[in-house]
Amino acid sequence: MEKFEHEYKADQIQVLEGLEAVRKRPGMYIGSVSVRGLHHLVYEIVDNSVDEALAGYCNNINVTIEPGNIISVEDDGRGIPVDIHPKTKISAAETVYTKLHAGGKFGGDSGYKVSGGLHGVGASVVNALSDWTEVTIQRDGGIYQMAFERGKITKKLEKIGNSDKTGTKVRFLADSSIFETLEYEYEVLENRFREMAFLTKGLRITIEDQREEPYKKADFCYEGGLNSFVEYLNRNKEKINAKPIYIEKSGEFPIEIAIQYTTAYSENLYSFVNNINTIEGGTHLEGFKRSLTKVFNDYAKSHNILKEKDQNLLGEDIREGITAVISVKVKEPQFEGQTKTKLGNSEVTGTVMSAMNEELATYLEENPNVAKAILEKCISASRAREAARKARELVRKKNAMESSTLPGKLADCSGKNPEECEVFIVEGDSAGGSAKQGRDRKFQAILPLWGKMLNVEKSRADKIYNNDKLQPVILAVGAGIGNDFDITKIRYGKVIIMADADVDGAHIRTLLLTFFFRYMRPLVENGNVYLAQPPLYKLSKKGMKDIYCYTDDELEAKLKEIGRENVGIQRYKGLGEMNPEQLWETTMNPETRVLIKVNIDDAIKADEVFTVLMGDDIEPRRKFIETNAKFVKNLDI
Ligand code: 28G
Repeated sequence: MEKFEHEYKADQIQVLEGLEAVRKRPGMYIGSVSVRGLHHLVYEIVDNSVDEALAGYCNNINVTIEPGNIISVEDDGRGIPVDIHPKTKISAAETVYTKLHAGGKFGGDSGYKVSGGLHGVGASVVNALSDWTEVTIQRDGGIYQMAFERGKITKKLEKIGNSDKTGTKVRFLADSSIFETLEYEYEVLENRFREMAFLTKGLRITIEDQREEPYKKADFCYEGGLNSFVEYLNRNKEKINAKPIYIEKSGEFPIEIAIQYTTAYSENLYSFVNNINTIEGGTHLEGFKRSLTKVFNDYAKSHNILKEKDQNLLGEDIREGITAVISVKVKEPQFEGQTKTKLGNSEVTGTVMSAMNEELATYLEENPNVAKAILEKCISASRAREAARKARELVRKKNAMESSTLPGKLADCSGKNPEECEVFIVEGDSAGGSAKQGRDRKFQAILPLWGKMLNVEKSRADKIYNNDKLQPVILAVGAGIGNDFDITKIRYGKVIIMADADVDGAHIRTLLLTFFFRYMRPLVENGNVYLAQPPLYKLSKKGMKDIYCYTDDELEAKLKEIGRENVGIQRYKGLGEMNPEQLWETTMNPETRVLIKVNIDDAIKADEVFTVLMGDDIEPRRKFIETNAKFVKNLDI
């Protein structure tokens, strides 16, 4: 008996040491202690409920952000087992919350719990990083509860009532001594839960933000699964196939795919492994692409849409205008790549291919009109690609003849180290002139923009290369575009868009951001794109240094500070109104300027912004701006 006591205690100590390690190096377990890591805590807990749903026992998950940034998650699963395990002497419930990686490497009954990588570190990590955690379980006819503070148990699991329901409820307050902020972003959580609901057909996830009245809330449940997902992604686009092509197989592992073509030119592929967004793709996406290319080429040849002598269509031709989501569940996923979001399991490619080959071929045979419409688009894409290649070659030749690859209007800097150099892309000749005079030519280059505006949302690569407004940008950045884009070739570490703070300026910013997003995406992802922030007002008063204000709020604050009497207020209507010295001091001098880094890590959201803001339909655009005012403002569009 005594021996058992002793062993039990030793066990407990080890457990505490485990969670102590989490508190010492939280970044190792949740990536960071920024707002991102904070959101991660919620995902960890909700993932457990989703696992219970995948196992077939949970239909509803309710997430609440309570006042004071307390998170509450409740599911109607079986409830974590509460009986005392004969070996460990503690309940499964306590184990889950105190032991690192509880439930085994691929634990849970669904068998598809994620090991390692971004998610799947488990509830104990959330417990360790929370000021307090409270777990309430309904099962076996009772209500059970336990509580923790900073990972240490403060209230052993005990029965506190009777119930004929089952489920698990977890409430926690993240530890403010660990996280930079406790302020959850409702929209971020909402987007993730919408995505999770799409990925788990039939599962209902609700979220409510009770921190401020009126409460925000959303309710997601999609019987259509990935079908609903692509319909959602394409909701503002013109469709080629009205209903998505849908493939679902549960052979060696579950595979779900939905495909819908639009009249747009972009390629929008989203892939998931065990509900994790594999941003870098991997073997499952490879299988999808290969099958798509093969099946469409085979169909085109066998139906004489392509002649025997014709060259095969390339994958990129066949993916023009596609929106597709592919989701697989893999038992032992190997995550690779820079951000560990690339699936490495080589066996997955073949399985996805064979699942898709047959079903897609059957679909095309049964829907010849859709097949024809898609293939017509693919063929014109391949023609456009050919035209783009020629245009590119022409540009290259022309540049070779001019013995310089730089556009004529570029005022380059003398420095050659890209890391230290920056280029200002400036709309308008007069502002360009001031910028040229005001800059520090050692490391600052100026590229004035001129020429006709081109809406890149509606243009193919050949037009982009030939566009007199964008061609100089491509040449100045020096790294190509699209598939040719090579970030190691960029000539400037900072590409800074400098435009007026008015409607025209907003338009040029949107155009350039769309262009960078679509054609130089790594530049955006790598954080090389910036927005300059010119001041809106200048305050001058006798005997006082001029004060520049960048927002209306700042103007009000400053006026309060210095008083309104005898103050001259100049409102800048455009960059052109500033002389070179002023432009340098307010907008270009690294010591005093304010730059906004353009950061698009949510491709889905960004695609929506660009599509809606640049698309044809006025109504969705108006609605979007109305409901996403904050987001649009943040993106500075
Ligand atoms: C509300 C917030 C988060 C959960 C369950 C249900 C079970 C479970 C969770 O078991 C221990 C290890 C492997 C079986 C499993 C219940 C089987 C039978 C469960 C949650 C025991 C974990 N009955 N629901 N864990 N397994 N919901 N929601 O955490 O062997 S976690």
